[in-house]
Amino acid sequence: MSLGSPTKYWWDEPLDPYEKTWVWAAGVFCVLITIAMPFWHYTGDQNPSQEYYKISPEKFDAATERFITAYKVGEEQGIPVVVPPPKSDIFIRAHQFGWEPILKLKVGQSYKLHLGSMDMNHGFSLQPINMNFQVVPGWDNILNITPTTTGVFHIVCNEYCGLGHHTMIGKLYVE
Ligand SMILES: [Cu+2]
Repeated sequence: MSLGSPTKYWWDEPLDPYEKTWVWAAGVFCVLITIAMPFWHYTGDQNPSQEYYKISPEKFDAATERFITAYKVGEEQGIPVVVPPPKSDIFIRAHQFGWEPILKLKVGQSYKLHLGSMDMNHGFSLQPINMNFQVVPGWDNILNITPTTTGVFHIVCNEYCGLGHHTMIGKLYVE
């Protein structure tokens, strides 16, 4: 049995003017939002430029441990609470399924935040202000931060990383 060959093909038909208008509108919008990304990177105040260096998870882990030992003031549910001096290098380690340590930072002071992963890609999402950064294993992901609001913030993981992903919640205080 043969299906025969059609005599008319859709790609030979002219575009409907209405469809043409929408193809143009979508095209123009794509160009605008593509320009908006670099524009907002330089003009918005919510997207700090990121620095990153190669580092093994073991070395990042050791640096985080040294940092915790130096400035630890206590524990919350087994997680160390650390009060680092202003203008210092501060560390947060991500792993399946947690963030350590819990930091207590001072409002208006600047810090150099190092984010590292022990195993796989995690997403550092600071709530409720909704700042989001990738935490890529094998890299020291650095952010220069100056907290502007006091309060208790939670760090949720927004890159799916396994069965306990939804339990991967950290904490950060700004006083
Ligand atoms: Cu995760």
